[in-house]
Amino acid sequence: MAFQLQPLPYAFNALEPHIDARTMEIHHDKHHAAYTTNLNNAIAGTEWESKTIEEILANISKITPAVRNNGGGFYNHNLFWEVMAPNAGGTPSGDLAAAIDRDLGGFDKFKEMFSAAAATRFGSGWAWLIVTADKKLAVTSTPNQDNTLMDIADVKGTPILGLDVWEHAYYLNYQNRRPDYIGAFYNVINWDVVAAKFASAM
Ligand code: MN3
Repeated sequence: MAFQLQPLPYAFNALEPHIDARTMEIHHDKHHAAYTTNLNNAIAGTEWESKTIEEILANISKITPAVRNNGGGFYNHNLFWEVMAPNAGGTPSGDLAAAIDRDLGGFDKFKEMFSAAAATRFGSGWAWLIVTADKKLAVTSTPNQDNTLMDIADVKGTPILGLDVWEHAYYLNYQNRRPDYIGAFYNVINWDVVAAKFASAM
């Protein structure tokens, strides 16, 4: 069963003015679509064809660079669309908020760490909020389409929030102003979805 590109769960313009419609359309319909097609092509006829994406990522050191790049791209963008929503933003509540206080020193400190992870990732990559193996929250970043489920990751864990800092994610609207894009992202984070991912990772 080949991996499928799921439709975007909201309209291309739903995240405006924070993320523009044209960027969302190209990002989903061209970039994410290409990662999906290229992942399917790269695993066709191999033992990995019958595995879940999580199983593939956990064994990525044994597989080809094409699967690392496109499998990461497939997974990362699925998460990215899911953790955003129109009329979202604000702050987390409940157990997730308590864990942010306990493990990261509070929401303001989280924002500072996450923004720094996103801003200082040189070139292309992702910033992450993850749940580590010892059930703690951590903020980290990865290059290219790597993620923290990969066995080659420096810091491993289950991603519950991710921010794409490739130029294709923001350049049409923000050009070289990556920090402005990072700041705008907080207006579209769907904390209910992030909290559900946190609960299942715990
Ligand atoms: Mn992208």
